[in-house]
Amino acid sequence: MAGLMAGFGNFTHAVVRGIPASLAKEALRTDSLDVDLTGAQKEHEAYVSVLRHKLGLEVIELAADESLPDCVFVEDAAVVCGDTALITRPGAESRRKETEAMKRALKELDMNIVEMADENATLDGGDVLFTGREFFVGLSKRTNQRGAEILADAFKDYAVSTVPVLEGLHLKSFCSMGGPGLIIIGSSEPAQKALKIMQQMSDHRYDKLTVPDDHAANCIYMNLPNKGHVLLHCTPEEYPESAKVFEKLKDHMLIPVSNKEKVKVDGALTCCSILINKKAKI
Ligand code: M3B
Repeated sequence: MAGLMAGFGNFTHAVVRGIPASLAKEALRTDSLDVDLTGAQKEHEAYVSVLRHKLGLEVIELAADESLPDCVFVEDAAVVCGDTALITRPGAESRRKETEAMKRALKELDMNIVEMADENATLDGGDVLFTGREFFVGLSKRTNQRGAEILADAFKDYAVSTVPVLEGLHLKSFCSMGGPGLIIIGSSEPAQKALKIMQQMSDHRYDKLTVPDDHAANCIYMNLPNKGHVLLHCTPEEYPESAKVFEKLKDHMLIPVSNKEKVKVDGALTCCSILINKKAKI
C-alpha cells in the first residue's frame, strides 16, 4: 500500500477560474438562494490565495466567462490523474463549453488529453472520487454509465466502480478524501449508503472520518513536500460541529476555508480547482 499510495495528494499546480457576474443570477442551483457576488468573489480570491501563497502551488487562473455562469467550478470540466487529463462532457447543457478553456490550459501544461466525444456520455468531475488506488464514479443527474466507461478507458491503471447518487448533486456533495486511505463522509442516509457501496466494491479497507454535515465532508487533501498532510476544510462559522471533528486531526496541517457564498449555488471546496502533479515521481 505504501508503494501504491506514494505520491497521493502531492500537487505542484492548480487550475482555477474567475467568477463571472452572471454567477449571481444564472448559475445553476438546487435551492433558489441569492448570492452576494462581491462576497463570492472575495471568498474565491481567498481560496486561490491559500493555494498560491500558503501552499506554494503554481496557480493557473483562467479568465471568467460571462456566458458561462458556473465556470468557476472547474472540477467538473476535467479529471486529472498523473499525466492524463480527461476533458469531461458536463451533464448540464449550459456547462458544456466550460471545457474549452480547460482543455487549452491542460494542453499548455503538457498533459495527455483524452476527450469525451461520445454524445451519449455525460460526466461531471464532482462525481469522481479518486482514492489513490481506484476511482469511484457517482451515477447522478449529471453523470451516466457511458461517462464512467470512458473514464475507465482513460485511466486503465485503476479500477473504476460506479455508485448511485440518490440525493444531492454529485458524489462529492457528501464525501472526499482526507488522506491516503481515508474517506471523509457525511452523516445523511444517502451519504452512508454510498459509503457502504464503495466499501463493498473495493478490495481495500478504507478508514473513514464521519462528519455531521454532508457539505462539510467535501475537503481538499494534499501531501506537500515541506508541509506534510494538509487539509482544507469548512470553517467553524459555517459548520461548527463538523469543524470540531477536523480540529481533532493531529497529523494534518488544518486550513479552514470559507465557502459561504459559493455553497448557495452548490459549490464546494473541491469544485473550485483542478490539482496537478507535474513532478516525476521516480
Ligand atoms: C458544483 C457545481 C455547482 C454548479 C462540484 C462537487 C460537490 C458539492 N452550480 N460542482 N464539482 N460539485 O460539491
